[in-house]
Amino acid sequence: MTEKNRTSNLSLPAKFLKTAMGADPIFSDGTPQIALIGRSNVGKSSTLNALTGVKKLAIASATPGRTRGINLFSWGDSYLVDLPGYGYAKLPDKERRRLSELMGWYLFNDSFSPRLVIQIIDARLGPTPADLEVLGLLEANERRVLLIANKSDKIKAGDRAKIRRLLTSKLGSRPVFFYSAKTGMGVPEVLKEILC
Ligand SMILES: Nc1nc2c(ncn2[C@@H]2O[C@H](COP(=O)(O)OP(=O)(O)OP(=O)(O)O)[C@@H](O)[C@H]2O)c(=O)[nH]1
Ligand SMILES: [Mg+2]
Repeated sequence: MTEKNRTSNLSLPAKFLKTAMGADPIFSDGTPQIALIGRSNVGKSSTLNALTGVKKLAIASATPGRTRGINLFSWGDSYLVDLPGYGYAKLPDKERRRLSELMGWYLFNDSFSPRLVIQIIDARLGPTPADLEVLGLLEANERRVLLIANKSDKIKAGDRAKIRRLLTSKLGSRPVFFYSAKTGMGVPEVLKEILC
């Protein structure tokens, strides 16, 4: 990887390992897993690239519903797990159900659980009903969740306080990091939180 492709100061080696379409022995090999979840198109794959500092590690796309399997990456001594998005209305019902079941299986199966789940919401919209439903399930199952509000680069400075109030009204006192996979805003803070 060239220096040109790096956006993060943290240079843990990162590489694509495989796509899993369901159960796979790799999930139970004892390596700590950090999962990225969120609405389709919210920026999960872009976040994975920004956090690792490798621009094209995961495939990001303007077309929603791009990630259709569970993509696993090694990152230092951990795995990063890029999951398909939820809530994309334009997918055929059967495919939407399959993706939702795949995400549910990964997050809530009896054999392993991720060390951390990074739930990404859109900073401009705040959490949608689907985001809140998934968050409720994560908390009910005692998963450790880190909430990040991506695409914060699209928020005007003058709207920050209003957005913060919106987030607090829906998420209470849960911490949320303002973040942008595009500009790198919030990346150091999120990395610090992930690594501690
Ligand atoms: N302005 C801005 N655009 C972003 C940001 N993060 C992602 N995007 C754009 O949003 C679109 C979706 O990004 P992805 O990373 O592919 O989103 P995803 O959540 O992985 O999408 P699926 O795999 O389809 O669920 C792409 O066009 C990205 O360039 C951000 O922080 N700011
Ligand atoms: Mg994706």
